[in-house]
Formats: sequence, structure tokens, C-alpha cells
Amino acid sequence: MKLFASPASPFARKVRVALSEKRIDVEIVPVDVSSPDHLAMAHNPLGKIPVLLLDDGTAVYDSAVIVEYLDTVTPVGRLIPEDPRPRMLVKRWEALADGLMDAAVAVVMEGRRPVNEQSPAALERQRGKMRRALAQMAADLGERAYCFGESFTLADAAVVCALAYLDLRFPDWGWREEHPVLSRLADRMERRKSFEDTAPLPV
Ligand SMILES: N[C@@H](CCC(=O)N[C@@H](CS)C(=O)NCC(=O)O)C(=O)O
Repeated sequence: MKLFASPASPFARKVRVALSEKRIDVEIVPVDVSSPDHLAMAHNPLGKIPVLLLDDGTAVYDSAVIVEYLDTVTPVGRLIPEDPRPRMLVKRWEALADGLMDAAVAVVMEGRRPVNEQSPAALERQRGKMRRALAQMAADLGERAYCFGESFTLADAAVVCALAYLDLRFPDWGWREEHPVLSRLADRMERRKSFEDTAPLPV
């Protein structure tokens, strides 16, 4: 299998964390999504990464579909509970984290446009999503050690990838001071091997 990914993508990192937790080896194909005819374009009409390319040529996207698929390939390091309600709650954490990543990526992209073409209203709309997502995460996490249940799940993987992306792209945001419970979660999780091995690189 091959994973089309970029070193800074939080969505790709979520998949790489899942691969590491589940002890699945894949070849990583680096992609520069800013290039109009980048390598993953042939496998995902949306032109987004990550894309997992199976050995039979099947392209799997997006990151939530990839992780859900990987979790069925081996029971090692189960990331998503099987029972309907816990499963839904873990997937809801992932949706919230993915939404935070979507908004953060949108702000980064808008910020790369010429200043006179940027929309302050669009930027504020996305920043509002980021603020509300962080507040909800902090409230739902409380003082617990994991986002869901008593052990590591996809919820932790997704949330901590989103938080690390904020550290990378929004170093002055102040989310750690605003939400110490999230800061402590990120610090604890970043010491796991799966996170150490997938630290984002500024590109
Ligand atoms: N919903 C997608 C989002 C992936 C995404 O937005 N990836 C970004 C990189 S972080 C990308 O490929 N952007 C290029 C583009 O939108 O053209 C997922 O979960 O995989």
C-alpha cells in the first residue's frame, strides 16, 4: 500500500498515527498539493491528500474513510469501538477535530492570498469555527485522560493532530492558555511513539 501525504497535513498525520498504532507498513509518497498536477490528483478527483492506494489500485479517501478501513484490516491497536453508541461518539470526536482542521487549513490558505484579496469576514467565520471547536473539545474532555473511554482511540489521534497543527501554523493563537486540559492532552499524547514518529514538518 502507498499513502500519498504531505509532512504538514494534519489529516495525513491522523492516518500516519493510525498506521503506526496498528503496526501497518505503507510506502509514503510525498505530495506537494500546491502544485496543480500533483501526484495524488490521479487518485483523488478532489485533489486532496491523504489518499491510500491499495495494492490492487483502489484509491481510498478521505482520511476518515482510510482510518475506518485500516481499523478493519487488523484488530491490532483497535481505534474505533464496535458498539454503535461508542463508535458514534468516537467518530463525532473525529468529525469535530476534522472540522477544526478544515477551518484552520482554510485560514492558512486565505492568509496566503494577496492581502487585498483576503476576506476578513471569511477569515473571521473560520476562526469562529476554530474557537467553538476548541471550547467544545475542552468541555467534552474535562479532566479525563482520553477523549473517549479509558484508552487511546481515533478520537485522541484526530484531536491531537488538530491541536499540533495549531501549534505549527498558529503559534500565537493561545489555545494552550485558553484550554489547559487540551494542552495537557496534547503533551501526553505527543509522547506516544505514533506521534513522535509523525511530527509535522513546516512546509
Ligand atoms: N476531508 C479531507 C480533507 C483533506 C484536506 O483538506 N487535505 C488538504 C491538505 S491538509 C489538501 O489536500 N488540500 C489541497 C486542496 O484542497 O486542493 C480528509 O479528511 O482527508
